[in-house]
Amino acid sequence: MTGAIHSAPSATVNIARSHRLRRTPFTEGVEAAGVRAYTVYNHMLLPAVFASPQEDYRHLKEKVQLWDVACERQVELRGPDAGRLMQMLTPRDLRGMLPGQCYYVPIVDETGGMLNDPVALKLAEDRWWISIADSDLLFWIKGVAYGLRLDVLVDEPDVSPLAVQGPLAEDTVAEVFGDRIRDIRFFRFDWFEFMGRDLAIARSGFSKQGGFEIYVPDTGIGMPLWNALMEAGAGHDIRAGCPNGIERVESGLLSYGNDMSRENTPHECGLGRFCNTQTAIGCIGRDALLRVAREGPIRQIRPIEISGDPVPICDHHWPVQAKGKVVGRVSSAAWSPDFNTNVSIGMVRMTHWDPGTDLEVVTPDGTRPALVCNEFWNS
Ligand code: THG
Repeated sequence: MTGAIHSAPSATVNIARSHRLRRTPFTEGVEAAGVRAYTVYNHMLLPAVFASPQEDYRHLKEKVQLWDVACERQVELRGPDAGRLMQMLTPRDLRGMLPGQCYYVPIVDETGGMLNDPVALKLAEDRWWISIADSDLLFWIKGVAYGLRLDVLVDEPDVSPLAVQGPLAEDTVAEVFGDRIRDIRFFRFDWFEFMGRDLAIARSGFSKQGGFEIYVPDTGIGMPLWNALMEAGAGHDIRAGCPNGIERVESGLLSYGNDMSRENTPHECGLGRFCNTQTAIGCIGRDALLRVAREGPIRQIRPIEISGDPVPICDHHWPVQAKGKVVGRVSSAAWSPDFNTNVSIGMVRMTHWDPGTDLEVVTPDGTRPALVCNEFWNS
């Protein structure tokens, strides 16, 4: 019974549209390009499939794609206490961060539980954007700012990221914004003009194929920019695309709400390298995180290879077992054409997390042999 539910095709049902499920500045372009499935992220449409997951994957790894990732909403902090508030929100030490830099920052609650894993952009000492993953982080931040009577404005501006991803992304973006784009280093941004507006463009994005994210500061210039990039990329076979589940798992990029939640600490998520809890003075959850950092986590995210035929969509956690006993779960999985195996992201207890450990994964199609791997496949 449950097996039948879980193996039912999931992209055949339409998504009912309303004001609550927000469109984006680029939805018109996405629909003209023939989007086949959407998901919902931050109460907004996020394209999920264009040709097919496999064709989208191949094209992303060889060419260039335009991604409507407007759903990566910005929480803007503006005012004299913006920097102080930003440091309260994350255990990553921000003291060395300069305007023009992006930092991947775990955000935790008072227990050290993950609330979000955004990219923070420092625009100026008193102005930050937090480019959030899928949770209502705005409310947490407003609560902290109000509770402490901080001198800072917290809101969601009309700023929508548009990603250009793939090996031919740089040539494409350079055609619209000039060769200065080539000087932007990884996780840095600079300012460029389009239709009389200043746009922040960063070398970043939710793939490991290289590329840029353009922070579009006004819904009105969304489609003109979409069209300009489509024209510039025509010679490179540019297509509309979207974050691709196969490529992301191969690359070990985590998805908040899928691979982690409030139940997990950053250390369990393998994000300890983005925590400097000792020196991040004033951060919420500091005492809890100092304890887990000292003792170490007892379960952690691991890349897991699952043998056999291509696995079905992973839309619930699959138990991970050793000799019939549950020792973890798989949260994302996909058949990788390039690695000729099923790649997955799991959370495994310390007794079974060493690379080379044999496990079993209970997929909807039956229990499969699996193996803890050393590192994500192409990272
Ligand atoms: N770009 C922007 N906003 C975002 C995302 C993004 N918000 C939602 C979501 N993605 C946040 N999650 C991530 C997860 C991973 C990365 C970025 C955002 C990422 N990680 C690299 C890695 O792990 O190798 C680099 C991290 C580093 O070295 O600092 O890029 O994609 N605007």
